[in-house]
Amino acid sequence: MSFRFRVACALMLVATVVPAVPAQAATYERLRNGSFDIDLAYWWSTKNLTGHRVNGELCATVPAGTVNAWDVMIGQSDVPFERGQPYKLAFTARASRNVSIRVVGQMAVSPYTGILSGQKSVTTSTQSFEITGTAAVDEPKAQLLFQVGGAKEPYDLCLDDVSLTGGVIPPGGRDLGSPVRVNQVGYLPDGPKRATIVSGATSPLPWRLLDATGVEVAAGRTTVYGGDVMSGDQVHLADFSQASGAGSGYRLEVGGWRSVPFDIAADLYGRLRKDSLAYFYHNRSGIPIEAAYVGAAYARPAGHLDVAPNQGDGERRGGWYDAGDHGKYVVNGALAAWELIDSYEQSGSVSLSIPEAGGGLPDVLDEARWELDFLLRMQREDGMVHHKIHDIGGWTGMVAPHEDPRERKLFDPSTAATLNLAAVGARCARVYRPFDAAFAAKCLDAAQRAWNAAKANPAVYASATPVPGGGTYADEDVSDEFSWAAAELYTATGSSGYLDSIRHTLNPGNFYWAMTGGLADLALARAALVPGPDGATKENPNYPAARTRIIGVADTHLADLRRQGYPNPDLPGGHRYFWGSTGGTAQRAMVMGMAYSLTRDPKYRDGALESLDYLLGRNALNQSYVTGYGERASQNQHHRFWAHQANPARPHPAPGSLAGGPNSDVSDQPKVEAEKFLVGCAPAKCYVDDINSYATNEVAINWNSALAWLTAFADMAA
Ligand code: 9MR
Repeated sequence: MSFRFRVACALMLVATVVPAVPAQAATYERLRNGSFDIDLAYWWSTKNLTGHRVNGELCATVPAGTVNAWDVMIGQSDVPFERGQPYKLAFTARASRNVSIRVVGQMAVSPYTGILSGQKSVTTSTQSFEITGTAAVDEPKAQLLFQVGGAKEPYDLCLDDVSLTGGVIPPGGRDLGSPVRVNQVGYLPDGPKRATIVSGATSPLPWRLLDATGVEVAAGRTTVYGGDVMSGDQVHLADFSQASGAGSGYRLEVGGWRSVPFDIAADLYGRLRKDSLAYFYHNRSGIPIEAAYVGAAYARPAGHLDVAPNQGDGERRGGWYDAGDHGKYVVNGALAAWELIDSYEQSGSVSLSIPEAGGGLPDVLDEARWELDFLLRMQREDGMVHHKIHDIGGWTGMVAPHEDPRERKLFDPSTAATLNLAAVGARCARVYRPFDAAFAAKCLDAAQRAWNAAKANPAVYASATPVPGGGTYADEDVSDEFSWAAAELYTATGSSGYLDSIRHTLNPGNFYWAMTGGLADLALARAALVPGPDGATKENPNYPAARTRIIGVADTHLADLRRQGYPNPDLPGGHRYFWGSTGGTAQRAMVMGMAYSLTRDPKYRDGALESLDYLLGRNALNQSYVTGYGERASQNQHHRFWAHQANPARPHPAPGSLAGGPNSDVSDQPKVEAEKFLVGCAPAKCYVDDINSYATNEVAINWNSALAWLTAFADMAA
């Protein structure tokens, strides 16, 4: 329940700003065959009555001698109703004498709760009738019934043009668009080009690749994959990797269905690489976000600089906001900064639209430094590092950072936060040294003081009890943080004293903010040589084994990816996705990218690129999880400032923002209209692009940093 205050505020806002009933583009017909044009299919009746099709109407003789209205019925089953939605039932009727009939929509099973009902007087001439009402329950399999029992004398009844309209869920469920699922951004000319097609067909289907003018440029046959475990879909796979040529507006056609349009281009990931990094400037705290860098729609004043109504962050100003909220958490900030620095080591930099651009540092390192400076400010004199700073007294509503009126609390230090600074500080020392020796020395000093403080205070844990207004980021096993920090400090200093503390290796569980042991291997694998005596270098004895382990884990990720109809290196045990599953996908793809640079074996590059396919639309929801990228992209992520869905005056998330994605535990979620999509969902479908669904649709620095790493890799691998 840690988010209920945030929820309450979000809900209040929605109630006042957006209409309760979503704008409806279409009027959906909920009955089948209400015109009786060909036959009486889908309509049934009680045994004491037989319907006949007479001149395009449904006519029947209603028997006498029954007691209750429901003793004689004509009806249709599997009629869906959605809670809170208005409905209109219309029909025409006439009878051989004046009668009164009852028409109801109700649950098909006990307690047969009524949803819509009316009593209508039918005469000998044909008349039109209407019954309207709002459904009080969600019932996808209700019945629509003409209850005509209780007559003293038999009579003839004729019905026609029976129609029930209302609801917002398209017939058949949510509108997932074409069953042909592709990377909606596109494919690299020399990369894998694969698609997944939802189809229960048991033999291969022909596919055609069409260019922008509709001309066929390649063709082949699918392979039948069968059931996909995470989605429950029956799927086929299509491989058009051999297609040559480049351009935009391609579509893949299978069985009469066409995919959304996509590009085949060598510079496919150049823009996304920059946008996924721009995410960090957008989410900076303590500095105005200027139109000159992001455009007027995204500009906003500085947040949390002690300017009213902010109760600002004082000496702990700066850094990035963690996610949709205004909290700043060291254990997650350090990981995100680390991923940007590691991306620099892997793929180099790229020019960014930020105030520091063009200075002495590569732009990617400038952006990471914004967070490093904040992390350094979170360190106490004694070397320990404060765990976090965030609002208290409740989650804020959808207010921009500079409008946040709540009290901010600086929380006590934790061993985990201290070791996060030790790790990223050491990485900073090694990577920034050639550009800014003074800053590198400051990082190293902070890292070493943090390490010593953590050794002296090895079990100071952040409370796991939620404080409304921020996340806990609690973690009571810091042996993995010790490993990561020790490995980083070893590669930065060559000091063998750290080696004993490296007890964790990369394993198929990969890594995330609470499980950082695998990062020890990722650190060791970046440095074949470490500082030796007298300014010389020496061999890093752990280097070969770390690389071997990375390749081994990449093999597991690749095998998991190949085991799925919508290839994804994340195949969680128990088949349940956790919070931020897209970030987990991207982080596993990072490991495959590293394995590619270690081996040059194209299978790892394929795995990393196919992971991007998953994130950008080749998935069970036909959903690109990245704003602005792909025809069906997320645009309503949970974010205080990018809150367009709740407040039209605000912008959508900036392009390049990764939604957290499918999450199997949505219990800590508001009961919102959109939540119906999450009830009983297959794991890969537990996602909804709604601002209130923070459990599936938040953004966060640690997910976007993994996306930035991966897109930089893909850009360089082109
Ligand atoms: O990413 C975090 C995830 O691993 C946790 O399971 C979840 C619940 O505690 O919290 C996530 O982090 C959120 C944080 O607590 C508050 N800011 C938003 C973060 C992303 O949703």
